[in-house]
Amino acid sequence: MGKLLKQINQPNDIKKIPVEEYDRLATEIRTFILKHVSKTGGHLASNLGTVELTMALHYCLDLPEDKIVFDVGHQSYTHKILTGRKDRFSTLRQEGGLCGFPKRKESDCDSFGAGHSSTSIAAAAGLGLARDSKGRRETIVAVIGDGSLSGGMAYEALNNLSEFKKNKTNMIVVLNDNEMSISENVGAMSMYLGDIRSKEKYKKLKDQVEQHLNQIPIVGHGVSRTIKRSKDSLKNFLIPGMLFENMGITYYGPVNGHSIPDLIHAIETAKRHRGPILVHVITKKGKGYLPAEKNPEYFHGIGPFDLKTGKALESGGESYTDIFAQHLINIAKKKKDIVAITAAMPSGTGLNRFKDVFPDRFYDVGIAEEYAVTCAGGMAANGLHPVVAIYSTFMQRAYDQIIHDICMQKLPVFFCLDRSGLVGADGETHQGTFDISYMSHIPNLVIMAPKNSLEMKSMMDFAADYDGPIAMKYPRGKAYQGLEENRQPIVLGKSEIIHSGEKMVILSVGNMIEESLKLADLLREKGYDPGLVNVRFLKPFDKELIQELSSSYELFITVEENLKIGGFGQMISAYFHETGLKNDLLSFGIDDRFVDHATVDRQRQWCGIDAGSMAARIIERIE
Ligand SMILES: Cc1ncc(C[n+]2csc(CCOP(=O)(O)OP(=O)(O)O)c2C)c(N)n1
Repeated sequence: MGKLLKQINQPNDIKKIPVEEYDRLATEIRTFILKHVSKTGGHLASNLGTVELTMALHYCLDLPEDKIVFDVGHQSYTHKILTGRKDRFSTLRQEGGLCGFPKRKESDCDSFGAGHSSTSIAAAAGLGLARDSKGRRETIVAVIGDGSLSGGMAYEALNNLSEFKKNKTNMIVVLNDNEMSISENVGAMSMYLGDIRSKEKYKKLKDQVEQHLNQIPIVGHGVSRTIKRSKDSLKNFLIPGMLFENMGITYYGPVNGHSIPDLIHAIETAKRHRGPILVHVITKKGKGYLPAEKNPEYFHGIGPFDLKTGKALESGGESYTDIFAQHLINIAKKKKDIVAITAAMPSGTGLNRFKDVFPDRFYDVGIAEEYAVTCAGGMAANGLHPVVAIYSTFMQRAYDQIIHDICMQKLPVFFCLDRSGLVGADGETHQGTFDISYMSHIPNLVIMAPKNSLEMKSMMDFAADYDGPIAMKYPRGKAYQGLEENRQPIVLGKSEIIHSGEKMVILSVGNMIEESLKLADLLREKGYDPGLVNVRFLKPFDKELIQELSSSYELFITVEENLKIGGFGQMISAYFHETGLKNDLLSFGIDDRFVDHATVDRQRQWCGIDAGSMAARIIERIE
């Protein structure tokens, strides 16, 4: 560890180091982040880009009284290092270790938790309104990236910031503009910011022109209106940030986000300002590590990698995402009405490959899940068959849109929920463990979960032919290739019997098939012979089969990687209750809790849905 970084052990220690040494400290912090993230994995490029910005904020603010709200929070590593968590940094994203995102329970310097995007300005506004109501004066700063500024909630928040103008109190938004979301940023705001950046060189000219414009006298009615209009449009053209200014938010910038003196000057100026102010900071994603500067998308979120070459150390094998991406291309070659939509995750969902083949049938809408879903509804209502690929956790944002804009109108939209189930190191903000609960009660929606890669393809073929709303959920990571001999055709609402045993039957949902097979083995070792059913359709589920099985099996066991509340087990329980079936039922799923970061195996153990824990409970129940 560098000698300057050694001196930083608690919040505000950075102020003990002379500012002239800050460039060296920034280098030491980058080296430190690189050393650890190359071993633990994590969000590298965004963190390398925000070292100086975070240092300047910590120099200008007093934490924890003052508050920094990080958007998404994937860029908060320097903040963690500067707030007494440096010595635990090697535990990043691991069980019991530091979380990869800000967390209130981890430190009182983490003023607001995050993981999902575009929340920071709203949260900072809330902190600010509470401060004002209590008559305090702390400084509050939201740090939001240009990608996160593509999310709707950010605009809802900007639209409300004029409250601080009324209160004459401070509210700072730092816009960290690196021209990137995970992939290249999209949309009109991103173009607008690009425009401001390119006008930087005209700054001097702008000052002169503005002076001249202000000197133009306004005479006569018609002439005055024309002059005023041309003054405004000239101003709009020449003065950066007029869009924000017109919303009542003072614009300051652009500021070089790697120059500590410039950043300190900007933040001090913003602190003195009364009312909302946006400080536009330009940074480079991946700064200081050449492989990440060259390929920030690859280094956005990465597993362990070799520092020298920048190459990932683990190669995971073919994932569900890979299979989805390739098979969608195959389908789209045959079906011309198929289009694909992603909300800022072209590489994460694999749709970048679709884009390469069908650039005109691909839409990246930015971090705008709600828009993605409703827009897909519009497309479907006008003759297209949209495939909307969004991570399970981010689809939570579009709950109302799924109901109101798709299912109520029975529109043929195919939802592909990637990263469904437990996700491992990203932890509680990213768990895809709610999707069965938030979708299964929506009328008209069909929900499927494949047991393996082959079945995923068959389900996709089925969905491409299906004329109505349909969803498929599948997990992160390597696709299961086993049970390939079980290839019964997909029939709406029908399950698949994999093994007929006796006394007890396991109803396994989607990716839990591997754990269910292990469970069956463990039970066999104890002398039982459980039946095994691959549920396939969560909605409509196979009531006929349940009726049929109820006469041959005493005990039903449901296995899913979803909350128990609103999960498949509860659907079966409700069905038993409704129909008077008296069979015994044991439901395995996630209790009423959020699940912290760790490996997926450990998370399953915590939740009691690993084969060993399930077998023990079943045996306890029957013996
Ligand atoms: C609601 C939601 N959708 C998608 C994501 C996935 N995501 C994490 S960071 C990110 C890009 C953010 O870009 P930006 O704010 O510019 O920050 P940068 O990564 O460039 O530092 C995306 C899409 C998310 N966290 N939340």
